[in-house]
Amino acid sequence: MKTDVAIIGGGPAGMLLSQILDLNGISSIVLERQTKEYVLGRIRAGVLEQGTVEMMSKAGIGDRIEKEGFIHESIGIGFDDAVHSIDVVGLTNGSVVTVYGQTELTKDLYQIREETKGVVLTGVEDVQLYQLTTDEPYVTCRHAGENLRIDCDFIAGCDGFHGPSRQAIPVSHLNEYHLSYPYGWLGVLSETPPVCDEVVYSNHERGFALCSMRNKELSRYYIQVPSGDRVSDWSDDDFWKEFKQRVPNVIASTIVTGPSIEKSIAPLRAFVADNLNYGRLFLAGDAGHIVPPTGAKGLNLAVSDVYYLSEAFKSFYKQGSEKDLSNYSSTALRRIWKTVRFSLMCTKMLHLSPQSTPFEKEVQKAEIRYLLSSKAAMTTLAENYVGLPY
Ligand code: FAS
Ligand code: PHB
Repeated sequence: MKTDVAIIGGGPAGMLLSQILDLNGISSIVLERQTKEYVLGRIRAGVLEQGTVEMMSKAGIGDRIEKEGFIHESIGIGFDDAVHSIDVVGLTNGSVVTVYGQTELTKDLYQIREETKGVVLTGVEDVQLYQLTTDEPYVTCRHAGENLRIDCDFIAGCDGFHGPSRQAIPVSHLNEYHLSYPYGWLGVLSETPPVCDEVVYSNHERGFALCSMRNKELSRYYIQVPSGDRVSDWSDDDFWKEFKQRVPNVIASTIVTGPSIEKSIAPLRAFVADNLNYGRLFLAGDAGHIVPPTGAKGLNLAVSDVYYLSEAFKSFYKQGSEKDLSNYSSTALRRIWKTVRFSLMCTKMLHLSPQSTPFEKEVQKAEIRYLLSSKAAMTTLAENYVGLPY
């Protein structure tokens, strides 16, 4: 098989890249390890930056987001038994975020690739990358019992943190930066009406909690749990009891609880691969970086990577220029590190770690009190939350 760009990974990054390339006359083949049903069953991100919504509209899947997404003009900070609303739209002169589940967004991407006859191979096994430092790279894999070889001009590694793409880069060409937190987020999806009409991040001495939603009948809640906790350690009743202790009473006294239809624990960590490019291989999305979900950035960063990479492929195929491809890694990394900074700042400000000293706890309270009392501090948070410019 031959294509312009072989894309490894059929998550949001890979599918969005494939669609944008197709709209610009650049062919691609997507190789996805899981079944489509498995990919579309994942419950992950929920908050889309303005730039992400614009990219989805460019990709031709903006309609459902516009119809079913929730525009949020503020975010709430739960602190000292009160919800403090930060006027995001006012502080950023009109920017907002949209609440629309990554699950729905991925469904839309699979649907439009089917409608546009995109080549998306699911259930693919044993993907291997070859000849990356030549101008004739290729990928091999097994699909439906057949051994395939895909000859291409470029390979886009959109295969997430555990995929084979980053592993194909020699360690001599890769600086990896890691940070792990001693806690994760236990998330619950429940078919209950959201308790508030904004996303609320709650700081509490028992630990962090988050109120979010997917639609008017589907709520998404999280609590910080120690690393090593397993989902089986937490019954629904235990979750709701702990959640109610960590949010302001105005939420605890009005929340409608219900059985979890999904319950999972995501570890909190940060990771950046400094070099997202090796020869004809380019990394995008979680293959190149991981951010703690506190700033709602993982999915949004994958989208900005796809913006930079698709623009670079367009300038190669339309003007024959390799300049943007050569600059892709440094350009994308500049925005990635700024977003990592923001996500780590939010995580530190809102979570208490077992190692937090009494001194650090007082500083954390002062941090939140300063944020809530300073227009400058709230503006900084708001402009990062809606998404830094591409
Ligand atoms: P993805 O991991 O989504 O997709 C990579 C794809 O590559 C997968 O479909 C995988 O099956 C495939 N793949 C892997 N190895 C392969 C191989 N060998 N061959 C072929 N295919 C292969 N972000 C937020 O903003 N907010 C959140 O609340 C949030 N919660 C999260 C919860 C969890 C449990 C996880 C894991 C992530 C969460 N994220 C969140 C981050 C998440 O949304 C990612 O940023 C987003 O999925 C990134 O998209 P991709 O880069 O496409 O990676
Ligand atoms: C979610 O709705 O899943 C969500 C919202 C905000 C975050 C992380 C996750 O920061």
